[in-house]
Amino acid sequence: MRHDAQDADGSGAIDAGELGAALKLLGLRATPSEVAAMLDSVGSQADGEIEYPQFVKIMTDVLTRPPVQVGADLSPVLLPT
Ligand SMILES: [Ca+2]
Repeated sequence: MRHDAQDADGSGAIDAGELGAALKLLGLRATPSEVAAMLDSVGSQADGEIEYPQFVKIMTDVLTRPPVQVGADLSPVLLPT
């Protein structure tokens, strides 16, 4: 996953909307409050944005947290419906 693919507005950081969109690409749903909690958990900046290493940490945490695991059936994400 390339950074600038997630940084939709080119700000150099990931905001809540961009994180939510990244999660959605993975077929994951998160409420705005859940997204905010994820941002807070990695120490978001005052403007609510995070740097790419923090984004990677969130994604790693999300993907290794049960029940979503590496090797899970991702066909709903990867295959057209
Ligand atoms: Ca951005």
